Amino acid sequence: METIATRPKSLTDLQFTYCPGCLHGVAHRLIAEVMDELDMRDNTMGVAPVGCSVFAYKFFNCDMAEAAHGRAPAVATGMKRARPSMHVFTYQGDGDLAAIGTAEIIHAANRGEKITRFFVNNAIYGMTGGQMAPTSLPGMKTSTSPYGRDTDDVGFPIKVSELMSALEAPYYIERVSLLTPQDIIKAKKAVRKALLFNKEGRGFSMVEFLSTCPTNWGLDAIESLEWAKENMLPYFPLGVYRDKSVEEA
Ligand SMILES: Cc1ncc(C[n+]2csc(CCOP(=O)(O)OP(=O)(O)O)c2C)c(N)n1
Ligand code: SF4
Repeated sequence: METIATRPKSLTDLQFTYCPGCLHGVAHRLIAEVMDELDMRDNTMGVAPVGCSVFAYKFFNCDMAEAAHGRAPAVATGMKRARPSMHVFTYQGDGDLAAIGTAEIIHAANRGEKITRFFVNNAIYGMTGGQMAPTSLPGMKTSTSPYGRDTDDVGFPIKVSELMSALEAPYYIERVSLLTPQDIIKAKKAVRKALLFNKEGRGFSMVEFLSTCPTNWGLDAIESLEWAKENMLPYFPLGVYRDKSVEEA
């Protein structure tokens, strides 16, 4: 029988620990497939976050480090500056990147660190029990906003890709979704561009994945996809927010 899919070499054999229907595993797989395709595994270092994807350092089969909550961009900066020939990526959730780690990500982007950021936006703190994140939607019920996010009280959800693209230095920024098979195919193209630009030493790149947290949203896997399509896509438009390779062409 013809083999049409195998586990990427850039993933270890460990079984993911994510909840059923969680899309962290899909994001991991896309990154690993592209690392294989670009033959980057032997000279890539990743930084795992604090959050549900904390064990990314066990799942990716390349050199990995674990950073304190929100500090992945700072750790990655040090790694890249100490070993400029290595390709460095970070993987962070929205609590990690857009709350406690806001300063680190903005300054790393502003310095144009030649690193790739993978940002998984599921609009909630997953690991700690579904608290409101900076990306939780207006009116969204979470364990710390049981009556819904009140924007008069806590402000509006932060649009990270738009915020980063206001800076001069970033080379490539795109927001993609993992909500349909077609979107996953498009997301892989974005991952490929981000890692290729990294391999070519071009500059700061970031892919924001719109994702789900069925467990803390209180939905099943299918319902969570529908909820994200109805509620996240209008607020977080998909698209390329910066691509200097187009400007250079
Ligand atoms: C300094 C510090 N503060 C708070 C925490 C608790 N904490 C662990 S994970 C997390 C939020 C993770 O949410 P997110 O980054 O959105 O990732 P997800 O779990 O949704 O993938 C928090 C607040 C911690 N581990 N360290
Ligand atoms: S709590 Fe949410 S983000 Fe975390 S593994 Fe489960 S579904 Fe995924």
